[in-house]
Amino acid sequence: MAGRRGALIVLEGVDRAGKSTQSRKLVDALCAAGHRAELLRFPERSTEIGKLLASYLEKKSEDYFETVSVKLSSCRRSTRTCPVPTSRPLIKEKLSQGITLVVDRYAFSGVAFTSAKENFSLDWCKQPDTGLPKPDLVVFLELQLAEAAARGGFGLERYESGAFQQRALQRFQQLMGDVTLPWKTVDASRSIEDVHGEIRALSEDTIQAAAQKPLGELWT
Ligand code: Z5A
Ligand code: MG
Repeated sequence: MAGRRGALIVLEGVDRAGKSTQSRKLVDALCAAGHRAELLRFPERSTEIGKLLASYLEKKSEDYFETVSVKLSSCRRSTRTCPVPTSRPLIKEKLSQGITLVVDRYAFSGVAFTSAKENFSLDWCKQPDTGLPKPDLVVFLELQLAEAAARGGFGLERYESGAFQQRALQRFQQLMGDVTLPWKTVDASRSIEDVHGEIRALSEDTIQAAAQKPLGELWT
């Protein structure tokens, strides 16, 4: 139907919960079902800012974390400050064209991981992302940290220690306490197909509902 906007669907969760796997599968399934859907991911490690963060995460640089973190947030905000195709104007434009966006990590990861570091409050970390397009659905893939750690490649990057992951999880839980946001917790310990089935059903409902309502702003 003309004029229907797309939905903004975000996947979050602890590390190795399957966000990237599920985001890709969801976009494929939605497109196969006749929806217009595209994938975005934060951080996109191939961009300039993404490379900075990757180098920090991979322990190749000790660049000031705040700089990287704020720059990542600015990528979500504006094309003027950063030539990354995942900015606020682009998100709004795509949604208004009727394209559903599936986003592999969003502002919530930025806040959870930055505020899990010492001396960063949750509220301070939320500020740069305040006013971004508000998701219509935020799926939180829930998985025991021990189970997540047993999945491929865990432990190589800076944040992939048990204690840090535990603090990031606590921050996610604080963010999930905000009932003005459409959080849905999904048990990510099941098979890839079972998890996909649940996310897909939630997404189909979300796409129908989003078409009837205006896009909101995050944390305002
Ligand atoms: N970060 C930040 O600091 N500031 C920000 O603003 C943002 C992020 C947005 C890297 O992110 C870091 O960036 C992250 C937060 C920080 N910190 N840490 N740590 P990333 O997105 O680049 O991370 P990644 O390399 O993609 O890993 P991931 O996201 O943690 O993994 P995942 O996407 O959730 O999982 P996956 O890649 O889909 O699957 C992992 C493995 O598990 C793989 O072998 C799969 O085949 C397997 N898998 C997936 N699902 C299943 C099921 N259901 N059963 C069994 N095995 C499964
Ligand atoms: Mg991923």
